[in-house]
Amino acid sequence: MLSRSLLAVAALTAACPLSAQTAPVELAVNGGFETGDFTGWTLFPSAPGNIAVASPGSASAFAGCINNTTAPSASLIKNANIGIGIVQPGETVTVTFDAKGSTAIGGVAFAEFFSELAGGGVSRSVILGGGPLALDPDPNVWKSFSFTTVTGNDVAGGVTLQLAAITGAATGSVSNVCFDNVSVTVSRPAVTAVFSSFGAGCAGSAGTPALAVSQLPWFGSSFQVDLRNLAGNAGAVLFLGISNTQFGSSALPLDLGIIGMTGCTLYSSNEISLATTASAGTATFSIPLTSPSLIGVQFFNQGLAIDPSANPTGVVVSDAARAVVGLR
Ligand SMILES: [Ca+2]
Repeated sequence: MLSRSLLAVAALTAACPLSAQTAPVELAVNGGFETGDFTGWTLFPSAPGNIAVASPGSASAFAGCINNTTAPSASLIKNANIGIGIVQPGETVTVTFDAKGSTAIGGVAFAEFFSELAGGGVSRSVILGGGPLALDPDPNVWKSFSFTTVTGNDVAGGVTLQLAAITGAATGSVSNVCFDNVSVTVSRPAVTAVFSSFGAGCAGSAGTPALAVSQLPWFGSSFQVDLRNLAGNAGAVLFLGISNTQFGSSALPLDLGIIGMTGCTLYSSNEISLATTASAGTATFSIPLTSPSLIGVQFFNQGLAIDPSANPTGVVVSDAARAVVGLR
């Protein structure tokens, strides 16, 4: 019996390698500068003439560039106070980015990482790599950097990645550096994404409205839900709710015949409602799943649409779905 148990354990281990059970969670905001500006970044000086988004980036459209020719001074960009509520004290963080540029006569580039207290101040401050970044000698060649570091004992204010171009005191000191593909990740248990339909819609003039998705709700994506079988250019709403058992003081599912929506049933609460207009019978809703706080969160969906001839109230509903935001 023992050997049979060991075999079972071995088979289970082979089927579920440990490496497949965690996934990186991206904390950086606009790390690729692909918004074409510094959205998500804090600049210093705050209104600099020497910090700009430039094209092209590293295998992409844009990069963030600092052209510091004022000696001695520091110009920097930072993703400040990211990962609040996600990153933990004493946890390993991986920082990667691409950089290129030229430094001379005492000019240097640094990547620094701070573990932030809630009210300002830090519990830990690290120069990634222990010193200036060793850029490629060719100022036009991007070089990839990768560091791991450990957070301090208090990260109530999240963490900050600061990328700095610093000049020395000597005349002619320069630090011209571009950064791109900036990533700050922590590792978390993987979560399987779920989108599972339940319940039934009620018939309208163009069939029974139905929810449909082309991909599952994965963290980091823009999750798209279609509401199909609607009348032409009908106004439509998608309920996003945390409950499939309670809508205000009413228990779910709730027969909507009581408000003139004959044969229609409500399955989801509506903590958030998204509204749009259908095109050719389909309404499309887009839900950004970019906040790490959404990982593993369960929510319910149900669509509603205007359909004046369908019932006395003139509103129909779709089936419903249970969704879980996955991490892979
Ligand atoms: Ca880029």
